[in-house]
Amino acid sequence: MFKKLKDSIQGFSDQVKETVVEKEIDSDTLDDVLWDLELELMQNNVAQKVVEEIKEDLKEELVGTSVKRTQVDEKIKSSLKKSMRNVLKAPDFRIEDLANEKPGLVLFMGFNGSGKTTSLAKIAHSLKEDHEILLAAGDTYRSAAIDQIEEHGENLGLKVIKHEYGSDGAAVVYDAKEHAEKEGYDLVLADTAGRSHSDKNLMEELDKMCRVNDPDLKLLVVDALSGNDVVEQAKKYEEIGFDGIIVTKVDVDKKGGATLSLGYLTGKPILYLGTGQGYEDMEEFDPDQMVERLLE
Ligand SMILES: Nc1nc2c(ncn2[C@@H]2O[C@H](COP(=O)(O)OP(=O)(O)O)[C@@H](O)[C@H]2O)c(=O)[nH]1
Ligand SMILES: [Mg+2]
Repeated sequence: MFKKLKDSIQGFSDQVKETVVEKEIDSDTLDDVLWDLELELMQNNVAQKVVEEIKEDLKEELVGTSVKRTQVDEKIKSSLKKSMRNVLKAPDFRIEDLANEKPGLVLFMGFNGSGKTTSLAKIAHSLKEDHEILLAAGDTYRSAAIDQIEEHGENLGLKVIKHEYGSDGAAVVYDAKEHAEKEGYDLVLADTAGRSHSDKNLMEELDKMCRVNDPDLKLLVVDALSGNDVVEQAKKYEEIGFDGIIVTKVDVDKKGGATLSLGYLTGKPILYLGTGQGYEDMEEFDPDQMVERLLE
């Protein structure tokens, strides 16, 4: 999945081997190779700030240490691993925990096409054995959005609360929450629009959605293929605030840097990675595993 990044790390390591036989690594030697690594990281969609952080960390770790030729690979890898691990935040909560709220309300936010509805359905699929799940068709804007979530409801055997197209998404979610309270559901998973109803701005609508419904968890869904743009997207949603991130389409993203950048720049944990279009194609995010993947 992260082949390009792996190649560049190998190149970095080879260069250190060329310049260092068995002496202390000095700052100048390292600067040359760090430059290459920096370029590669940036070409792999790692944001500038994160590249700087990794570089500084790596310098601190390596300058002044003496490494035997045979141990260069290992040393570089372990240092880089440590630096990358430092920029990733581990999730400190699980969606299941919200079931105790009876009903817990989870909002899925993100721009059109980012994978909100698909991710919502995947999570519903993974939780439905142990919990009573209700779906809310809160995206009343996009044509076919309601049909899409209804189809997931049918496939998964889950009830969907919906209104008409063009109606107020906040009211749909409000209804769903009431219905869930009355009928004893554990969790409401609510879709939201990724575009605005022409007259208002999207963030205002989402703000209303949140004020009316007081969600227990707000998840931002971003598409790894957007590259560095995901950071811009996340910044826009900081206006509303969110508690965690889902990164989708990592199965088609050959770079992987966006995921590395997001956690660090938003300070919010990545909870899941979307790895395909099927219901099973979602992984709980594990920072250690992520770093292993980048460097294996
Ligand atoms: N390959 C791949 N495709 C995905 C993933 N998540 C969503 N998609 C696809 O991306 C497209 C947009 O997803 P959708 O859930 O409708 O996005 P929404 O507009 O945010 O609700 C659909 O064709 C999905 O099947 C993923 O993790 N991997
Ligand atoms: Mg959708």
